[in-house]
Amino acid sequence: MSNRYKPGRVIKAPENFIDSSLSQAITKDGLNEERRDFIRKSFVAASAAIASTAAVAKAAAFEGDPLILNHTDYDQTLGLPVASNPYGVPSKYETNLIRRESPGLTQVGGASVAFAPLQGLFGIITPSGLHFERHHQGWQDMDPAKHRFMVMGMVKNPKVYTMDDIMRLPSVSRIHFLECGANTATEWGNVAVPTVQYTHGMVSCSEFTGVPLSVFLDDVGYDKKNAKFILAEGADGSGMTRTINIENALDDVIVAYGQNGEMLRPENGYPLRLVVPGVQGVSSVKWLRRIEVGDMPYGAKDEVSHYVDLMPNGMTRQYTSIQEAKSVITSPSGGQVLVGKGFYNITGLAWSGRGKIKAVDVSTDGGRTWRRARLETPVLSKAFTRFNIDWVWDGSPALLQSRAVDDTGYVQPTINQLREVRGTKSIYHNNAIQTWRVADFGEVTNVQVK
Ligand SMILES: Nc1nc2c(c(=O)[nH]1)N[C@H]1C(S)=C(S)[C@@H](COP(=O)(O)O)O[C@H]1N2
Ligand SMILES: [Mo]
Repeated sequence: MSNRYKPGRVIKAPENFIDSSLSQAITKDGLNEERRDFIRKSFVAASAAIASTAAVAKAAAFEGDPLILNHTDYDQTLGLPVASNPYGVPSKYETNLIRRESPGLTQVGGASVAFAPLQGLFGIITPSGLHFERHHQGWQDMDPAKHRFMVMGMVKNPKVYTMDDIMRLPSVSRIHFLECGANTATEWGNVAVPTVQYTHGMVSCSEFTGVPLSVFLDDVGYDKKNAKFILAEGADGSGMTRTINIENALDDVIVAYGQNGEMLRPENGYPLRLVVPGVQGVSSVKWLRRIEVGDMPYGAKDEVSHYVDLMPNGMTRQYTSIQEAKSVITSPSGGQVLVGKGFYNITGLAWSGRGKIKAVDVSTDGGRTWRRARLETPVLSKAFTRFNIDWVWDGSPALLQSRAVDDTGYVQPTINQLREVRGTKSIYHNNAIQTWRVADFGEVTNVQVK
């Protein structure tokens, strides 16, 4: 098996790639008396980057753990007063789990990406403070009292709404993923980055609250006969404009102000953004200030020079907006270290821009054999679906993969299948099966199976 994978070009991980809070530390029997010690040892092991797992396992023998036998500072002192954190923040022991900028990407005029730490997240909701960020010209914290939203073009009564006007309209709350079309861009040519945060961290999933766009279109009396497209425009300096076809616009597009139970975060478009479910992130225009109704695609700059796919024959695919079914194992994943043989929970995320996830299969031998994973509920349309599957690692090298199938029957392709059709020059829309290699000493790395 060792010659079936191709390590490729791996950028050396800076120290902070090894996230000590994420190391795998579950013993064969699950939660036994050794576990606490294992966890402590594995923290040490993981921070030392690649530790000798044999030594860690030996040192973990239980000899009466003082941390369970004795009193601690916590039960001998007064706790902190209620509301001393008026807006709750994560524990000081969780400071490693943050959005990160890739050291390999340059910042131009505030245009950059902060990747979500998928390796450390549970369930299907991305905490708002960890939702990935993609700005074409930085972010602004806009005054909601001064924010205006205009709907115009091929309509009977063009209107300008204040935030107060918008909050009075009928609202919906829906859970949807948002994925940048450039997510996993680094892996088109070869293996490029070491962790799932950088390979897949330009996707997140939130419960968005807002007003269906169709409510606004009806309110202004859009031209039902001739309207074919809308243009959405943001209020930031990037001049972000996107064409959306009218069927989508009338279907499930939301003019959102809420995210995970509170107002949007400034980085995600406060006080108002578009959410175009299933479509590449760029169409979900943030700081939304204008919708124009028209009868032709607008061919805006971000639709002509960006978010098009360069094909092997030199032509480009344009307006390829739907994010096809995709999945990735988030743990164990690149940069983590397994601390000894035995039981592990393999967990990951699957999503499809076309609907619901029907199944996720997991392989531990690079795609030769597959087992069906458990899908955790809820399984929602155009949202993250969490999958889990048991795995007993025998200590030999393994190649972990997940493969999603959506309810249209579409099966997530291998990287080679994708390259056969699309070549290697694309930046966008890479939904290939991801492979993580587990070495016999437990280190997990990003590889591509030949
Ligand atoms: N006004 C505006 N809207 C925008 C952008 C932007 O730079 N300006 N970036 C787009 C891109 S490319 C993506 S992938 C998503 C990212 O949304 P997020 O930052 O909330 O994750 O917002 C889109 N909407
Ligand atoms: Mo994007």
